[in-house]
Amino acid sequence: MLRVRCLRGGSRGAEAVHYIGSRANTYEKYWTFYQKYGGHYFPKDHLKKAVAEIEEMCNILKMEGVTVRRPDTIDWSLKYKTPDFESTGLYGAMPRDILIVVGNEIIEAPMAWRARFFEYRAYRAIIKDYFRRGAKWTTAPKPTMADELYDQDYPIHSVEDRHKLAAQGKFVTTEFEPCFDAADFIRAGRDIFAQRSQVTNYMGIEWMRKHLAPDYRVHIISFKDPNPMHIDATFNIIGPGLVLSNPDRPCHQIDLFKKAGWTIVTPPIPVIPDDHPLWMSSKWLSMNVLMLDEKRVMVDANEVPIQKMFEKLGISTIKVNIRNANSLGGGFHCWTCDVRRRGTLQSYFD
Ligand code: DAV
Repeated sequence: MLRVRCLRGGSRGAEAVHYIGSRANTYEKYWTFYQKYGGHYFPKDHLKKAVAEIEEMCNILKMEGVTVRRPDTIDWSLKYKTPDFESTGLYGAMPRDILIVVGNEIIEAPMAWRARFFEYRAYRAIIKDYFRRGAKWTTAPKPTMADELYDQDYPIHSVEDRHKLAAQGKFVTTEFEPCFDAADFIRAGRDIFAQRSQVTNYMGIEWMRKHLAPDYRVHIISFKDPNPMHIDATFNIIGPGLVLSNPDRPCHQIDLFKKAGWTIVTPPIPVIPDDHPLWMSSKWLSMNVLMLDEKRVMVDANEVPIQKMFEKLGISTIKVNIRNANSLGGGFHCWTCDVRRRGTLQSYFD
């Protein structure tokens, strides 16, 4: 891993938050927010601050030598209708959720939320350009997102019941058809680790496993987490054999990593204040960092404890403030998607 070339999420243009499908992935204290803003724009003032922060993040990435490309601006408020459902869009803010690059191949994830069905459209101009210049381009099978994909009886009101179901590998999405978000997969050379989550089902992981075999091995790992959605604030790989493992969500298969000689690092408790809105995530966005290479990390300017942790590991910190952008559900890892990195393909998990 040397240089990183990123797609940065663009929050320009219309942004709408959608209610359907969100309750299983968010925290009860925000449900009234969804009732008020569902189908409407995120609060305008807040969004403006988030856009300015992401602009600044983008400038800093460029100063660090990263090539930054931005998705297209799309009007996400447009209503669409398929034979199976009707919806409006969400945003094109989190390229990590929809794109994963494996070797020279860009894979578009099918997604699982109806509000995200057409999200790929924001990235097509960039993907076509990479395709023309030699990249492989794959779109995973698009789900119908019919009612059968969602467990209508999923216990959104009971964390205990959700814990019980999570232990059985059951979440709000069913196994009706494959679905996944790219952010439920994390890469480590020839090995890719995936979690069954609210938005990624076993069939989706199986599609990736078959698609990438035999060059890459896809392993399913799981965590003590009643609400999994995206692996990168739970288990974030930050270097060869080096992983940040969320202490609130221990990994059930951690011994496999220890046996492979990995160093498991426990990140400190996030310092984000309780009254700061996080509409679509937990506070653990603090560990949702972006490694520019093995020795440079982009980390939140306010998160002093994790900065100290990185410095102790010999990793220099590039401190950037994206607190308002965090409210939309992502940290630096979510807000970016690295397309090209220098380095060689290796195995770190034998
Ligand atoms: O709190 O684990 C992380 C990332 C969502 N895109 C969480 C959510």
